[in-house]
Amino acid sequence: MLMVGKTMINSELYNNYLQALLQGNRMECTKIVKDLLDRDVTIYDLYLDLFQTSLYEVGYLWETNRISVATEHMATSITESLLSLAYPKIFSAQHVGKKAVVSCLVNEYHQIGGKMVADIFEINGWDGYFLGANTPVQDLLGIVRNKQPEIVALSMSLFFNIDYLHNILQQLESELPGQQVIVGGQAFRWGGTDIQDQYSNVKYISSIKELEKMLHEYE
Ligand code: B12
Repeated sequence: MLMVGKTMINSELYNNYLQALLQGNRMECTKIVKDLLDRDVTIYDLYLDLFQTSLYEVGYLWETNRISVATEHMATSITESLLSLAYPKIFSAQHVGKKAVVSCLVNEYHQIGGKMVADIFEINGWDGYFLGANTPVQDLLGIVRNKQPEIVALSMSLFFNIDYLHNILQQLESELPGQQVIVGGQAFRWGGTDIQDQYSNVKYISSIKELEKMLHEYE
């Protein structure tokens, strides 16, 4: 059992939610999330203590053969739809005229973390353009040329995609010199955090809370 932090999301609420999620009970999951939003839960608590914690647990249950791939897919799809319940809160910030393009790498199908990152830009008043999973490099570069964002944020969940990350960073460096890039995601648990030493405009950011701190300091 994973630990849940000391937030509005106590272990009873978390366990009820997890059970509903594993049973595919969309109505109950929606009710729990709506209630939390009505009680003004922070986006960070909702994303980290409910959505992320439960999906990590789903991953563990799947990895240890306690749930099927179908159950994992069902829980993932429910979570993706629940994210939109927080839109009114996410889009309520006053915009500050800054932009970020957020994307997953080629061969990276895990897109919920990246979507959350785009939401963190929005809640901090930035335009967060989210390109989703498995984005081809040339298409990513095309959007970056078009939007001219202050920051490009790349999400990586699988460490074996590290070569794709180097490939994209090299292309960004040669085709769009000076472009600020941040990288993050659970793949960095396996290494690669020193990537920022190899490129002049790349920074590793360890979590969405660190990202928020960075945005507060951003000039
Ligand atoms: C759902 C899921 C899938 C879905 C994804 C669908 C979708 N729409 O996203 C599908 C079915 C496609 C999938 C496929 C696979 N998966 Co999968 N999957 C998961 C699962 C259960 C949840 C992922 C998730 O959404 N997590 C919740 C989000 C919120 O967490 P997060 O991604 O870490 O993001 C947070 C932070 O990392 C951070 N962050 C993320 N990106 C960035 C970027 C920046 C810039 C910053 C600042 C922060 C940041 O912010 C987020 C919020 O805090 C995980 C379990 C897990 N531990 O996550 C396994 C997991 C990631 N998968 C795993 C595996 C092995 C696979 C497959 C290889 C399985 C297979 N044999 O086919 C394939 C690979 C496909 C591919 N090429 O990408 C393993 C990876 C193990 C490892 N050692 O790397 C995991 C950990 C499961 C496990 N326990 O074994 N998977």
